[in-house]
Amino acid sequence: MAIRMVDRFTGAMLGGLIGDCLGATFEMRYENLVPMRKIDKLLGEVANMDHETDDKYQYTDDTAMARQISLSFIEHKKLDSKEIARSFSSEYFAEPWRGYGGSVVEVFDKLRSSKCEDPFKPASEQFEGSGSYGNGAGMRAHPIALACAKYSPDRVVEEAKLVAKLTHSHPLGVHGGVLQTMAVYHAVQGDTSREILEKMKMLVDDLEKDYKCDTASTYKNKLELVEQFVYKSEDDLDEICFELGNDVSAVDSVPTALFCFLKVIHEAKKEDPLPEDIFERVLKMSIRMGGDTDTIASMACSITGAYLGKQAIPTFLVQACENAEQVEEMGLKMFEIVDNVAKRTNISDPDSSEPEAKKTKTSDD
Ligand code: R7I
Ligand code: MG
Ligand code: MG
Repeated sequence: MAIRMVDRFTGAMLGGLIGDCLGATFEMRYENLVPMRKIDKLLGEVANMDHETDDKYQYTDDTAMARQISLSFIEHKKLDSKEIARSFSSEYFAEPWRGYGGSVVEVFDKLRSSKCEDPFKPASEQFEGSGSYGNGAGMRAHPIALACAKYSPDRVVEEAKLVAKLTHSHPLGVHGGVLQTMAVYHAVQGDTSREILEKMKMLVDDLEKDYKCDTASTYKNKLELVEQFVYKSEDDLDEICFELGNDVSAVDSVPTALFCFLKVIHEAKKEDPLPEDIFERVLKMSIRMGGDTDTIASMACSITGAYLGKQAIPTFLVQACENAEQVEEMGLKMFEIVDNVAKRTNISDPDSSEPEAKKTKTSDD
């Protein structure tokens, strides 16, 4: 059955939210794998929630910032760097307790005091001028993919770089944001999981062509591992987690999230008929990776939501999360804007010579 693009939009938004809210339960509590029984217990509690009386699972900075990108786009009908910087900063000062990264708060402070005059300057001054390599640009990237769903891939990469550089100027930080944006973007277009991996590999070759680094910490190395590990047994998850990483640095978490998505799809395709709990499996595997669980789960689940569409996300997971209705609504509004612009301009912008999203693909490769 064809998956509608609008459902991919809402699926990506809800996926990001659910991964964040439920993954946050374990954030930084396990250096290595989270025991499966703990995850099953969490999901059991989620399934048995009393929606009248129980508190919902709260979202963290990941969703707080993703929401601001989305809201800014809905208001201004474009991704405007200054406006987004302003939104990030005021969101932080309104709710500073959402679990933000240790250093990025200095950026918000400087953005506020400078009135965002140069919205990129504070980020460029982080870590004595080398910029943050944290995963903060990746964790909030999915709305960029939605806002740019009708643009050409090259243009989306440029837009993603700009949004990343508002807080992260280290190449690994920026490229993490670009990678996550493009994974969601290609999923929204209806690409198969294999096509997504191939496109990600080509993308990192290009992104890192001028990036020199003495260690194995490059996206190119990580994606080579991802490709190998997709075919490895899940019994080796310990080793996979160690090799790919699960911490707050972008290069140790963005490829890990992509792996979780790809691995679950790869295994699911062996089953006939295709299992119905793919989204839940991705959620579980991405939490299982431990370390920065809210962020890894949020990124993996937003790709999965875009890939499978909203219908594939179980209602009990949606209902458990703070602000789910509003987040879904944002996906709808973003779709309306993007779709209206595309209809009005008839995609006449030569830069956005985008192939129509594939209409016939399902989650099956
Ligand atoms: O990247 P960022 O927004 O943090 C996102 C993470 C996610 O897990 C969220 O869920 C939340 O928990 O935080 O925030 P930054 O402060 O830019 O980066 C996060 C951390 O990465 C910093 O506090 C540093 O510990 C580390 N880090 C660096 N350390 C040394 N040198 C990032 N860049 C550097 C660096 O260049
Ligand atoms: Mg967080
Ligand atoms: Mg996190």
